[in-house]
Amino acid sequence: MFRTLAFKPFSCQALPALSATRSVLRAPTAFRYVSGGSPSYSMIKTETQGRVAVITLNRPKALNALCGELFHEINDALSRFDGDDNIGAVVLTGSERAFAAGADIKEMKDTEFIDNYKNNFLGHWVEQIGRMRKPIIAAVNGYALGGGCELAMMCDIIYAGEKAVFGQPEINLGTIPGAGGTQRLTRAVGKSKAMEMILTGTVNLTASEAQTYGLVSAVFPPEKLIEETIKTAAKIASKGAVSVQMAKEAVNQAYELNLSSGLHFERRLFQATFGTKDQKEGMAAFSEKRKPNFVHK
Ligand code: CO8
Repeated sequence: MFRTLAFKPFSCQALPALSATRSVLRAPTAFRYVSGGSPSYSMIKTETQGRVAVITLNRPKALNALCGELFHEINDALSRFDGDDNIGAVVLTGSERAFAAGADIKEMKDTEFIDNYKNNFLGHWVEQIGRMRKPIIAAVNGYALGGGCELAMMCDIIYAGEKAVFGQPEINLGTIPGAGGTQRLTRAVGKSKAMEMILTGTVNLTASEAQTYGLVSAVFPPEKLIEETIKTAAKIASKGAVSVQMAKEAVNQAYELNLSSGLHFERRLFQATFGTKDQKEGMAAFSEKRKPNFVHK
């Protein structure tokens, strides 16, 4: 059964009429807490199923366009789940129509370079997801455009519904991707396809094309996507949490280090797993022909 945290519908238009720059860059909202200590979010829904947490972007009228408020809520939920020993993996999803149609164009259109630079616009939005120790799986139905595509690519695994669309249309707005599109997309699909997508702003990937390129690892009928994603997240969350975190850290280093440094890093973490109870349990269980009972220590 899902445990659902309280939320109320919200639209960015309901934000106080601050100046454009202040509205995008303002300090994180102080969340209201309902009884039981759960935060009351306006633009996301959060649920847990066993050791899996599900964060659902919930700004349907704007196709989950990523505004400052929405990112503050995502970051708050991510940091809570990362610090919760009862959670082993996180699923990030949107609606059947849109995972996210990009950064909120209306919110950022009048902001100025000098403020964006001084306040590190976007930098604060994406720091938390980069800090996450636990795996995050993106379940992408519908549009994943601009910042939406970038948000999916910040996750560790991407699953897609058959009608998902991945694209980087920023060039049509007179700008460029700002949260990893030129870097992560290029690593995922290769230079030629990334250039074609980013420079034209109109060449998008269907779900099956994205799978062929290796951007997404599995495609499901839209109505099955969340269920299948949660199944994989639950499988990951059932493993020893320490080795899962170490494995994630090691795979991510493949993007940062040369091969010999990466192999060195991996070997040190491999050796470190022998200091965990879960390694003793996992190998004992194999020898005794039984299922392991991991304690995440
Ligand atoms: N920002 C603000 N509002 C949006 C956005 C957006 N990105 N996308 C859609 N909306 C709004 C529309 O304005 C519309 O609102 P309203 O009903 O008030 O007019 C509503 O959502 C529904 O949209 P449409 O009527 O346009 O729906 P369609 O089905 O006709 O079209 C599309 C769907 C194709 C997705 C279309 O809405 C579209 O092209 N959206 C913009 C896509 C885009 O250009 N995205 C890139 C934005 S720039 C960016 O992401 C920079 C990256 C920065 C990093 C972010 C950090 C992770």
